[in-house]
Amino acid sequence: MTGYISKIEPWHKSVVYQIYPKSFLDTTGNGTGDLRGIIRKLDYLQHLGVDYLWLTPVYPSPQHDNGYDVADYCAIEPAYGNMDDFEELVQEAESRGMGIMLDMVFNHTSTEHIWFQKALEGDPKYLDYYIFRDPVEGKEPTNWQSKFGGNAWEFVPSLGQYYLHLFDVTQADLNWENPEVQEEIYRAANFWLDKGVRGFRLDVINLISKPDQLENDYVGDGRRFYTDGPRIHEFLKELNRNTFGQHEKIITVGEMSSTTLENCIRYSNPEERELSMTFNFHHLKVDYPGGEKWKLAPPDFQSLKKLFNSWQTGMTEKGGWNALFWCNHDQPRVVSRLGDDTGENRLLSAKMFATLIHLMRGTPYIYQGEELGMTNAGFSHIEQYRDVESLNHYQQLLDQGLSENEAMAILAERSRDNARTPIQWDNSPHAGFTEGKPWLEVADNYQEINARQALEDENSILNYYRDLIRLRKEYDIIAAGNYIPLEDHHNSAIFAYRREYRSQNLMVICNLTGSPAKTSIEWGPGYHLLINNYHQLPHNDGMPELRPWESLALLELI
Ligand code: TEU
Repeated sequence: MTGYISKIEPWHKSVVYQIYPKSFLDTTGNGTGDLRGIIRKLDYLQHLGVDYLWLTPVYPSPQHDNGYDVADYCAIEPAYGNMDDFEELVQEAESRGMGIMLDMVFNHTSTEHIWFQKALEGDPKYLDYYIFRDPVEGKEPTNWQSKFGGNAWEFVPSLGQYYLHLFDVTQADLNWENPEVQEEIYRAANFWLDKGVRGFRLDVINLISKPDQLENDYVGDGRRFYTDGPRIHEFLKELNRNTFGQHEKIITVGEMSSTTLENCIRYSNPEERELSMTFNFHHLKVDYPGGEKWKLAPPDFQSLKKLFNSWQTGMTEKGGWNALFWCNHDQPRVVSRLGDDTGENRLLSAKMFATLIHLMRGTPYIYQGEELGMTNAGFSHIEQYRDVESLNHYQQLLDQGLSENEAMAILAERSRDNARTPIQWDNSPHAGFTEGKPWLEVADNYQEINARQALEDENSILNYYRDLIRLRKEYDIIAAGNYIPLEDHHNSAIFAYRREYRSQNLMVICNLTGSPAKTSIEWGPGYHLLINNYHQLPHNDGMPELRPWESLALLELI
C-alpha cells in the first residue's frame, strides 16, 4: 500500500472558502448580504489565498430555511441581486484565480416551487416528482422524524395524501425514482456549468435514494432506510456522467449525513466517477451525549482522535478523499465550541485547530469569519434567533419540561445562528456589514474581532490561515502524503500525526487543552519547523512540553 496521490488534481492543493451570502456584506442597506457585497470583497479573499468560493444557495426562495428551500433552480434570489451580478461575480473571481462553487439542493424543493404547486393542483406528472403516500390507518404513512423536529409527513387535505419532508414542512423531498426528475436535475446543473461555475456542493446528497417500500422504524427516526440509500451510487454516477463529468476540472463535494467510511470511499474514489470528495459529520458529534444534539456535554477528545485517525487512514488506504472542516453555516464556531474564545487563548486555540485540520489529507474548507476567529453569537433572548431548526427545537425543549433558561443555554451552544451572524469587517456600527438593520444581530465583540484589525496585526488568526494555505501549495507532502496516526500513550491531551510522502516526513503535534502538556513524541535534529502558533519551538530536551493550545508542524529534511 502506498496510498500516495499519484496525480495531483487541482483540489488536492486547493482551499475552499464558504460564503453565506445573507451574512457576508450588504451593499443596499436592506440588512441582507448580496452578490455585489461578495464582488466587493474579492480582493480580501484573493489576499487570503483561497481557490474556490462556495456560495450557499442564492436561488429564489421563500427563505424558510435561508435558501435551502429552493423555489427555482435556475435564477437568482432578487434580495441577492440578479443574473448580471452573478455573471460578473464569476468573471471577477476568475480574474483573481478563484472559481465559484454553487450549492445544489437536490434532495428537496421549496413547496413554493412550481413543480410542487402543480402537484398540489393534482397534476399527475408533478405528483410523481415528489413522494406522496396514502394515509395508513388514518395516520402518517410511517413514523419517520423530520430532521427539524416532528413527523416527516405532512397531510394535504385536498389530495387526501401525505408528502415526505425530511427537513422543514416547506421542503418537500423529490422522487429520484422518476427519470423525469433526474432529467430536471441535470438541466439545472448544466445551466450553471454553462455559466462558468467550477464546482458544486451537493446538499444532503446521500439522502436522495429512498427504498421502494417505506416502513416504520422501531429503533430510530427512519434515517437507516434512506441514508446512503439503495440506488445512491447509481444516481451519483448518472449525475456525474450527465453533468459535471463532461467538463474538465470541476470540483464536487457531497454533504453526507450520518454516512459511513465505506460509502464515502466509494463516493470519492476517482475510479468510481461519482464525486471529488465528501463531508461527513462524525467528528462534530463528539459533544453530543448519546448522539443527541439538543443536550450539552463537553467534547470527548479521545473519540475525536479515533474518528479522525480511522477516517484519515481509511481514506488513504482505499483512495478516497475527505473535505476537511470544523465550521459551516450549520455548526457553532470552533473556537467557542472546542477551544477557548477568551483573550489570548482565542488566538492560540483558533490557530491550533486550524493547523490540526489544514495539514491533514483532504481539501480544507474555511467558513466565513473562521479566519478571523469569530465566536458564537452570544444571544440571550429567543427573539434574537432566526433559524427554523433552533426555533422548532426550542419549543420542543420547553414541551419536554425544560425551563426557558435551560433551553436558551442549549441554543447558545448549539444553534446554527452561532455561525450565521454577519461578518465582522470593522469596528463601525453593525461591524461594517450593513448600513441598515442586519437580518440577524452582529455578535457584540466586533470592536475587537474584525477583519480590519486582523489585516493590520501580523500575529492575527487571518495571517496564520494565509500561511497554512501557502504551505499546502508549497509542499506536495501536504496534498499528496499518507496519513499515519502518532500515539502519545503518555498524554491524552496530545493529538499528533505524521504525513509521509516519497520518504519525506511531516509531523503535526497539537495540545488540545489550555494547560501545558508534555509529550512522548519526539523529533530529531533532522526536523525543521514549518509553522507554530507560538514564536519559537518548545524546549526539546528529554520530553518536550507543549504550551497551552500549542500546535507545531515539523518537516524532516532529506
Ligand atoms: O444540512 C443537513 C443536515 O442534516 C444538518 O447539517 C442540519 O442542518 C443540522 O445540523 C441538523 O442538526 C443541509 C444544509 O447544510 C442545511 O443548512 C439545510 O438546512 C439542510 O441541509 C436542508 O437543506
